[in-house]
Amino acid sequence: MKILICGIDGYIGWPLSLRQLAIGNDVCGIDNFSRRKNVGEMNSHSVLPIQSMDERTKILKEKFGNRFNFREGDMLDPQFVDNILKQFQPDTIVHLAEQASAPFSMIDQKHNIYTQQNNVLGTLNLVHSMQNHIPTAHLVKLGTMGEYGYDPGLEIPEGFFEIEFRGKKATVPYPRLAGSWYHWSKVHDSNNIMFACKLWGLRSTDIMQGIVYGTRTDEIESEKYHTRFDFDEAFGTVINRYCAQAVIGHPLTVHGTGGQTRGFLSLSDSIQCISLLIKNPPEPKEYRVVNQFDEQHSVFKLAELVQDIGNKKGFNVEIKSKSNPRMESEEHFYKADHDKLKELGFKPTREIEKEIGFMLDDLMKYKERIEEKKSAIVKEIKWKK
Ligand code: USQ
Repeated sequence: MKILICGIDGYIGWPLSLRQLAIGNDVCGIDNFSRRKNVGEMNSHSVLPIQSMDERTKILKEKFGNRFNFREGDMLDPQFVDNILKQFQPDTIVHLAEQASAPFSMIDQKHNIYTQQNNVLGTLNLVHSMQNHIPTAHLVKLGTMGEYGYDPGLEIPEGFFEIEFRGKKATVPYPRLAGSWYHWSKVHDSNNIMFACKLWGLRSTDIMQGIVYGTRTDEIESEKYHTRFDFDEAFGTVINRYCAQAVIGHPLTVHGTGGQTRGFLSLSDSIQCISLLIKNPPEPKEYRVVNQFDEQHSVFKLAELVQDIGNKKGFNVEIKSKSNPRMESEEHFYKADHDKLKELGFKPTREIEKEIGFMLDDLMKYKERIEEKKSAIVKEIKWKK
């Protein structure tokens, strides 16, 4: 198969391309390097040193020849997107080229507008180009579990549910109650893609993914294959941040009581899931929604887990709750379905405890890189000023 990976330079895009090439698919990657730039704006960098895209391209060309190609460009440029689709004619497009941080989108008006433009308009360019040039291809779009909100008061199905209202039944999209400008941008994407499928008969899988953590996948065999690993307040996700904090003796930054419950998935299993979705496309004209996570945990429980594993390794890990900078429920009912991927063959391969151990080992080697950008751990980005 020919796979176009939009956002190939990111945390998931890079290891996904390694996996797709390893299983024999052709890969074309595109990126505008905004993640590197935006993390730089937080005065931070990836803890694991990553190669430049030129270097990455060289490595993959040496190993896979013309089965790999890269083009620098922006999803907001319709001509660029059109040309790629026309020339490469992918069977599947994996769209990861979005601004992925909730806190970044909450900094101010400029950061919110940037997030909405980048995410919503980039996706619209893509679906228009698909309609014009490759209407039967499969769009795999990365959304987020956060689109549903975390306190809807009901169990969460995979995208749609049946309701009865005034004596009539209907299957409708489950309400979206997002909690940040970033998460709303993903809701807008979902609505636009659902409509594009209905209007033009495109087919798409919209992935409601939980929080991803980890440093390793099977293909990351040595340093030159590292994927990025962020720990700053905007781009570091909670487990990754805790592990980086533990390594330098910074108290783990639990927001509020830490009762916030979320779905989590290792990086390695995220790559497994996306690869399964590529291999098993939905029917023509179908808009398919999958919930992609493995286990549910509260963020306080995770802090205790990192503390326990860290202390066994000889670190002295302290947990220090800080007043919650976000607007979110700290105690809430949370139960979300996640069956469709299992039906496609998803088998979790990573245990969270083991993975945290690997992360601490991997990060320890670059302790000084965390120390160097320590001030990026707490930036005081608040939901309400
Ligand atoms: N949290 C802490 N301490 C920290 C960082 C976060 O207690 O130092 C808490 C937050 O308050 C929140 C939870 O941990 O309750 C998750 O925060 P996060 O920053 O790990 O994740 P989030 O902002 O939800 O966003 C991340 C990714 C995003 C993806 C999303 C999946 O950045 O791209 O869409 O996870 S989900 O959370 O399921 O919506």
